[in-house]
Amino acid sequence: MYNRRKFIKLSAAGASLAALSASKIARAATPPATAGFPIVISTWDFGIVANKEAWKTLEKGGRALDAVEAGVRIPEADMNNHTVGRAGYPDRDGHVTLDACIMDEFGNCGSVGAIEYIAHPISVARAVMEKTPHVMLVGDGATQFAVEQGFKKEKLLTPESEKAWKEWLKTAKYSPVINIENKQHAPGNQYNHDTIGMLAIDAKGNLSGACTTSGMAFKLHGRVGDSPIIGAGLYVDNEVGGATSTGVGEEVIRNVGSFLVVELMRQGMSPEDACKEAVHRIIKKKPDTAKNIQVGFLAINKKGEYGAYAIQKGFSFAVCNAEKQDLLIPGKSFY
Ligand code: SD4
Repeated sequence: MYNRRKFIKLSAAGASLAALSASKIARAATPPATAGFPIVISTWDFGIVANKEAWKTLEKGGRALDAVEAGVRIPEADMNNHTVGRAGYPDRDGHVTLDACIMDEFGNCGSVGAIEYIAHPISVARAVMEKTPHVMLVGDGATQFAVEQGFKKEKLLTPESEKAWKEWLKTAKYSPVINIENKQHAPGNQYNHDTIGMLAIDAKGNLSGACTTSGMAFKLHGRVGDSPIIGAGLYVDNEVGGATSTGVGEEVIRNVGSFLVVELMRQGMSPEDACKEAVHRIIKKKPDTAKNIQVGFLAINKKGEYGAYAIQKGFSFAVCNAEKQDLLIPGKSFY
């Protein structure tokens, strides 16, 4: 599907807008304006196919929670995606450990951290939310719970991931570059970037969100990023809106990023301004670190207005509603 990509130049801002399904894109407005609902938005260009799946639920009047779970399961299952789900790159010891969380309109949430052997951590996160009194399960306990719930236990390390890991072991340099696409993009690997965070508002106006990742490639065994941390990688407040993040999770956790974005929207900021302020906090605290890392936030408010902002160029997100499908808009960036 990537060969259908078209780039459309936007005059005034000089920004570019990468889009699929060009017939539907002609009417697209930028910067993002009120979109209404139902609507689903998600991080990166793999969000396009994920949104499509989520839309199947939303267009039938289904619940946002069901939409986001179904949506992010697409990249989780994608064998070409080495940053989310079953084909994710392993940690430095060769274990594929996955992080995910989900949150609904009632403030219910569930999460798994560093879960192994389970291809769909988002569905385990939902089971934690719905079937336990807890919010988060990690490591062996999360896998054990998943198996008890009937999830298939399987080896996730693919031959391709194993090859990449063995290559990395030759130098074992622990300096992951996250989603600075220009540096990271490898020919033939269209999916060589990061976490999927998805936010949806259903026909009833209710919000839910999901976030799932294999985290930093070749990370320390046991490392958990922001993606399964409620408030960091994802936060939803049905009165206000939702936010999700991608990039170096440690900086997002340090600033409780997604919660911050939602609280800023509560104070009246637009989604884009709220994302921008959260990025600025990260930069202000660690200007030297921030120069070399990527963090991006994506947010939506209760009205269906959406926006994004990232430290580095290259961050994009996908939007899908009744008017525009498969729209991919570059997020604005500090650098
Ligand atoms: C993490 N935030 O594990 C994730 C990785 C990611 O873009 O989103 N990369 O830190």
